[in-house]
Amino acid sequence: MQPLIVYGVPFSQPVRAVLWLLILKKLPFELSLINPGSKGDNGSRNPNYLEKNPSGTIPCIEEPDTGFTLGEAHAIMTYLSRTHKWFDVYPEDERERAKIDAYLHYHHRNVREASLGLVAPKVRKDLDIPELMQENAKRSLSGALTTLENYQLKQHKFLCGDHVTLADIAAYAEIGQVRPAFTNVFDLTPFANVCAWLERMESVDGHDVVHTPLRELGDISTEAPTMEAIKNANVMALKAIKASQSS
Ligand SMILES: N[C@@H](CCC(=O)N[C@@H](CS)C(=O)NCC(=O)O)C(=O)O
Repeated sequence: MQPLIVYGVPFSQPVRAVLWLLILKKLPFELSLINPGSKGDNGSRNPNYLEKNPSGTIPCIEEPDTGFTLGEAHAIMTYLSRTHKWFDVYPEDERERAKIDAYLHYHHRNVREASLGLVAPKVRKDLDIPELMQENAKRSLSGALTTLENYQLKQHKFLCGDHVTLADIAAYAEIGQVRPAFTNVFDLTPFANVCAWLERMESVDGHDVVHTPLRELGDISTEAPTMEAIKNANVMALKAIKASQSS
């Protein structure tokens, strides 16, 4: 069986979530670089890529043996977990699974707004995200953090119970990136339960490898990174991923 192909770049939040799951579950994969938003040969808006993922976004996976392709990080993560029977991160019990699905749907216009409101304005200056949109995104994120703080993470160690699931991996890809050790673009200290959960997530296998690009880029709170620095962060991440696969 040929290894699964993952299309994307390691700096992308939803790509990171998929890569973390694959590394955690030790499933062999090959990362094929696709530039988000570009119409060029290796771009996510190139007609060849749109054949694989019509929404034109990363990540997307391809099973070389069957030709099956699938976009959308959460669809990919649930598909892989079901087909490989990764019941620790996506339990068989329908009600437990439904709670994880509920978070994965909730994520999109709430926790995912961390990227739109905080990180993208710094690393994707080309997008020229309007101020009002950034403010709305920050408001949605703050609301979501308040909910996680006062409900899910008040009751449990992780978002859907006392063990790590796909919900945690998806959520960390967004919330983790704003931590002081990474981009440092948001003050999380008012959210004590969220901070404790972020620390617990650090010990999940694969955390350090998939967060290489953020560690490399470092604090971007006062100065937006150069394109060169972002490229370098992605290159370092590719090296770390390769090294983790051969160890
Ligand atoms: N809902 C999608 C969102 C993916 C997404 O927004 N990816 C960004 C990169 S982080 C992208 O590909 N942007 C390029 C574009 O929209 O043209 C998922 O979770 O997979």
